[in-house]
Amino acid sequence: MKDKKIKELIEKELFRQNNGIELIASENYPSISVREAQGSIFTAKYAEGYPGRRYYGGCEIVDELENLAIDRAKKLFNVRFANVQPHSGSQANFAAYRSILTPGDKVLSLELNDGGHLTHGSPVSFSKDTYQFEHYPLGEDGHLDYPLIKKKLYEFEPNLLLAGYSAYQYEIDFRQMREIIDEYNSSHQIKCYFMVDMAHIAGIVAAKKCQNPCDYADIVTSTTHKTLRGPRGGIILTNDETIAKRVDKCVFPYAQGGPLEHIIAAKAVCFKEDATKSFAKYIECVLENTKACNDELKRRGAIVSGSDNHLFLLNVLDSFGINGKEAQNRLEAIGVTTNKNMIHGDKLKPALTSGLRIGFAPATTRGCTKEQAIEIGGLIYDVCSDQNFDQNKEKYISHVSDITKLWKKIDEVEFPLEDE
Ligand code: DSN
Repeated sequence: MKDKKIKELIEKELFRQNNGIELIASENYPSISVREAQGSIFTAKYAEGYPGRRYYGGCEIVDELENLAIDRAKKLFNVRFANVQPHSGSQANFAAYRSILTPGDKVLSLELNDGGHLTHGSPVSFSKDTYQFEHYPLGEDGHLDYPLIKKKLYEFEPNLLLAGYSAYQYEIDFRQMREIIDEYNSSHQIKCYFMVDMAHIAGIVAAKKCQNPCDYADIVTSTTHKTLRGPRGGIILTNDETIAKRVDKCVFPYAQGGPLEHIIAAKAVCFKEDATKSFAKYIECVLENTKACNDELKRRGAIVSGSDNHLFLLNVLDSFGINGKEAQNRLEAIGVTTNKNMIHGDKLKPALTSGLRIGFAPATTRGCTKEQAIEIGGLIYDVCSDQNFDQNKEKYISHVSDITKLWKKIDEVEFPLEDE
């Protein structure tokens, strides 16, 4: 690396990552192989179009690469069609909506404060500008309320029902949603599509530890860098050939220009890693660690959501009398990274929030054990409840260091590919 300034920033970030406990539920550490593919010479190639029908010459090898990524994605998620070109989850959602909707159409999605995503109808996103959104709230117990979703569906008569969330910690019954939509469609002339944004749980789906939304939804989007542990990017999946053709047109040329073939190479590596038994074991450990941390906080008296997946929500306001921003700042000051998050029924603004979102996908990649997840739960409790936090800060910093010293360094993250 000749650029000294950038080299210095990379080294600083590597130090931060190596010496911190990363609990942001949407992050993860890709393997060295994924990073090598991402940093490869495929970055130099323009390949607008799709394999076999490009706008540029010299695409024989990227065609082979992109076809391999597509085949691996299809196999991993047991689905007929995959588009691996979206640059991000937001762009995947942009193209997916447009492939089944016309601007002005109606979309029913989860309340954003209950765990929805910006692209699921936030006024600051293209989604709300382009489509009419109505939202279903969670039930009083903080779980999806399927009869309420059904009621809203019949009242609002949307063109699309959207599921899949950014901060929802319980299992999602995609099968039940499909049944609700099928029943609705049998009595309505204008069909309602079913879309799932599985970005958060894609790794859990790949490991077959929850229902596969591809079995039930008309169209499924995902990022590749969360529980899936790949490069930053997006994908779109479907079993419907007509939708697949529309998706291809809506990704390129409607939403994007040239595909990032180096990222597609890294996606292909991650899809192969994710099909292994060791990845399924990893996901089991993520689920176990998340639950163990949640349960330790609960055992000590904090108010937590419980969890069926890789994340849970901690109500810091009612547990400790501090808001999410203060809790996030305290933890950040000792090297534990989380994010403040709205909780169901939150009275505080998104800039403050009453909660913290905590996930164990990245820490587990580095080798976090169940015992350490319990220890981290205790540490979070102590930090958030400490009346003399500033005086005790050094003690917490050294506790974090004791834990991270036992883990793999970021540059040591590599996974076996079992069929080689
Ligand atoms: N999906 C967001 C998150 O969960 O952090 C990022 O877009």
